[in-house]
Amino acid sequence: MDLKGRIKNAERVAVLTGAGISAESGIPTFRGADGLWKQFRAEELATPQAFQRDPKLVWEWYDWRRQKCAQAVPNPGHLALAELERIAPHFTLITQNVDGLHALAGSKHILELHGNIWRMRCVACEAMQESREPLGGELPHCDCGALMRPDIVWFGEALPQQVLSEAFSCARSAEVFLSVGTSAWVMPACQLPVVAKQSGAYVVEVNLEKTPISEMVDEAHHRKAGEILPSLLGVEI
Ligand code: BV8
Ligand code: ZN
Repeated sequence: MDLKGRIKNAERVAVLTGAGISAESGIPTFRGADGLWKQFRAEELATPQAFQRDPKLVWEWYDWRRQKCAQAVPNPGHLALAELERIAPHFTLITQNVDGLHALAGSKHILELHGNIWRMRCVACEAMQESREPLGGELPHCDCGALMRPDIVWFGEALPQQVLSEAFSCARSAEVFLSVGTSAWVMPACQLPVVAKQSGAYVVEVNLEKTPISEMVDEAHHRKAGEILPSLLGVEI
């Protein structure tokens, strides 16, 4: 049975997305050729140590990305997944992305594994703030006087426990699992398609290039998500 048929018959569908699904919205991916910012790689800046050492540099990087995200609009890949949610009886969108584009596209049941670039939290009292304003080179501070940090999970930091366990239980119970626009490289997110496969799901990868899960999945489409997702899923956007 083809993917459209499987989706029609599925009770539970889960999707994992990564930076690749936002590439066609103009947001650079992490490990693609455009993944560099100045001469830094994400792994060097998205760490508590980098923030400790040079909060100004790390905030400059996030301010640059926030402005990229602010200019971005959802593309047909995001819209196709929002439409899929309307069809599947039980649907979960698990994203590694922090850009907020899935919500803008209309997706509802979203699990943000790595946080959200529009939220920041106080390093001292954990007070949260949400804003889409450019930082203008200023370091954001909390009313309590301490520094604010991006509310984002950095390398070496634990993912939010509640969100992570819900993501794994969705991977275990899904009949159809899609992995879209991720290099399937970063732990623990990259284990989700593997757990889905081990639990009997029909797993489909849509990613521009081969990844460590490409051999393991039932279908691998090395094409642009925005170009093929609507027809692949059989949804009108
Ligand atoms: C944890 C927030 C444990 C930042 C991110 C050695 C030393 C230290 C740590 C480790 C280590 N080895 C392993 C680890 C663990 C580490 C890890 O996995 N590291 C990797 C580099 C090996 N993981 C962690 O540290 C995690 N935490 O394990 O905690 C713990 C437990 C208890 C207590 C304390 C600690 C935390 C991981 C989260 C890190 N934060 N993001 C930010 O965004 O600013 S990860 C970062 O990578 C992004 O979130 C991103 O989403 C994620 C994954 O990348 P992708 O989304 O896949 O993006 P990428 O560019 O890689 O790929 C895009 C793909 O799209 C490409 O393949 C491309 O071909 C494709 N594409 C492009 N265009 C399109 C397309 N596909 C389709 N259509 C297109 N148009
Ligand atoms: Zn505070």
